[in-house]
Amino acid sequence: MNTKIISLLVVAVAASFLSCNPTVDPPKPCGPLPTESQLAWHEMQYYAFLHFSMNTFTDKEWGYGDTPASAFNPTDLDVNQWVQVCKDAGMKGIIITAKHHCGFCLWPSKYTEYSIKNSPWKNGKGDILAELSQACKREGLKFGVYLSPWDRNNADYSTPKYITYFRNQMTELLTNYGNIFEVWLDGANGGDGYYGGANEKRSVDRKTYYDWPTTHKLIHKLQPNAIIFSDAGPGCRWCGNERGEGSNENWSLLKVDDFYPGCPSSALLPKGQIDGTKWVPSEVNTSTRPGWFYHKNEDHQVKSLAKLMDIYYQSIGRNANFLLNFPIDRRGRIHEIDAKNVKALRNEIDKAFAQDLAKSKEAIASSVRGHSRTYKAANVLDADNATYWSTDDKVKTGSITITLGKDPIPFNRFLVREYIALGQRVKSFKVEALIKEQNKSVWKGISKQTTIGNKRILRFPTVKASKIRFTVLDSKACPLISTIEVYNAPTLVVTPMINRSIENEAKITTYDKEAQLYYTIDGSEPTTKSTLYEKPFIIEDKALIKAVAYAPTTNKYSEISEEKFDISHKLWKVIGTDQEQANKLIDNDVYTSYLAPKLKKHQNVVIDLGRSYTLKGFKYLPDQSRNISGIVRTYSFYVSNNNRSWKKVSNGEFSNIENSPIWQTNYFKATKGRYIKFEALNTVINKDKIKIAEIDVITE
Ligand code: FUL
Repeated sequence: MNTKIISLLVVAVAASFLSCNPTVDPPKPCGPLPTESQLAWHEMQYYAFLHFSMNTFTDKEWGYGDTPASAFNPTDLDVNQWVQVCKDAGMKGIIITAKHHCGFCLWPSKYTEYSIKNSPWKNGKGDILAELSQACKREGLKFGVYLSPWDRNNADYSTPKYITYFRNQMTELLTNYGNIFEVWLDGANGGDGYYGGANEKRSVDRKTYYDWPTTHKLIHKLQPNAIIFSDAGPGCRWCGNERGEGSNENWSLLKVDDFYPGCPSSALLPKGQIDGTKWVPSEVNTSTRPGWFYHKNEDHQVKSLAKLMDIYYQSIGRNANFLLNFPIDRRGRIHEIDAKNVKALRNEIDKAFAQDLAKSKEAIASSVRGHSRTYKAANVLDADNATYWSTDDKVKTGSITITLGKDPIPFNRFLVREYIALGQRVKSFKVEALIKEQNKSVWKGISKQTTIGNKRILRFPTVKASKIRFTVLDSKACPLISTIEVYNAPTLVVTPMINRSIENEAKITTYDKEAQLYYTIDGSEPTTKSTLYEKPFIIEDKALIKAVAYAPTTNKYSEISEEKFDISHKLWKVIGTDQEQANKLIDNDVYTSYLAPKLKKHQNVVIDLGRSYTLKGFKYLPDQSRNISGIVRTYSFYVSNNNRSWKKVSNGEFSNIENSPIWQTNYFKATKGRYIKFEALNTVINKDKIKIAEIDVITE
């Protein structure tokens, strides 16, 4: 019997077994379950964060709380533009920083003078929360608020009086602005602040000071459907980083009693906990730019389409919701570049998921719950999330084979969803494709993964196959799979990366192997008429390299990337450490880090630049790995001619550096010297050995 006849027989036998057996019990819930509001929240998937406050006008990430309200003065504020950009991007809602750590309120709170009512904007008569909530309602977007628990302006902060103030403000926000879908409670608290003129450091016990259970009750009394975000939920939880990386393994469950906003256990947040006691799904939050607030000097660092697409797969594709921040600029608008890039993301998502190649195709399961049609394999292909395939209670593994067509077809994306209303179950699964190899059909493994949850999307190099097989390898209880979709997403021509080694060798790379690379070193925009990149080339001195990727098959260009290199590092010598460690500090490779050999009171690095230069600034990139160990918070920077007498040219604090460990650039008065010293006065984790990815200089 040939394989075709066998499979026809299998279909016939399997079909004859299925009945409308009414006696088959539905699967029992497994573990903690989502509430109705959480289920609605899961369906939202993608929405916007807006960071707008006094920081926008002071160029800071964390305002101290002492800038007068009169400094808040947007020149061309237009909430309709914000809403339009978010709608065009395909987002389902907006969460705004009603009050950030500086304490300045975007609504005329009756409990403080530190708000827009004392700003020149609309002569103090405006209310951004009112305008935005109404615009959202008009355009069908949901509306949410961020109210910072830490308040660096309020004189009562750290006393019980402040908690009343905080709850009064929460009440204003949740009473006067219609339905609120999410309340965002930040765990950040740096200690020092203005505090009504006290200018001091105030420490609170983050676990007990805020008495969170009482505030949660208040929120739910005023807005029963609001999802409360924090490190500990209870509505949804932080994904553990601000880079836009959801975890591959991701349980929507958490032992909530072990967590609180700003708790030190954030290392456990990315994965959640398989044995969690409550349903607290993950939310991935990141900004379109390195900072959360608008800084003009980041206009060229807006996340590219390729990066945003990557984040989409790493958030929504990994059982998380995606909260993408727009820093509102000083005009009071979402910057044109950010708007353009998110629109491009929307188009790319639409193209990638345009045609489900598995829709209404034939699906056969290894077994079906009670042989009942209610739980048949075809439920996963019916575009209805309320129907699902399942097995008998004791069966915790099983597979579904989908016939995509008679002939092999190309595809590179696999999407799968669990019916989460009855709990998250799958612990591991794999996907295989039936491909032709030397005239024989063989099953080839595509991917093996752990969790699924609300939605999982896998990316892999294009395969051509006639069938695809999805297998649950392990599950907490019988699996409930509601959806399987298969796509062939078009190739994305992504922005190339440019690097220069210590040996001055410039390299240009891109993810897409089919793409051609072109570059310029004269500042002009690269096109196919520019130099074709074939191998690394030497750039001895200061240089500006611009590069572009090009796909000949579709005649498409990527976005242009550019890197500005200052003086060569070839002659540089890091003093007082071994060669291997030294290289990591100056190798232009952001993924390698110098680790201080010893823990000293004044930890520093000294670099001999090889000859004297006129220096006018320095750049510091903290360690780029996942944890915050070794990140410098306060520093001094010195220049010397002889490595003996030093001149302090700069000192200060890197704000929010633990959450946003990006390149820090500081300018100082032009100073001649051959030696530089970067001194760490303190680190984000107290008494920690410094760990630095890169130090660089800016010369005249
Ligand atoms: C962090 C804050 O400290 C940042 O300023 C920003 O608001 C981000 C969303 O959360 O913890």
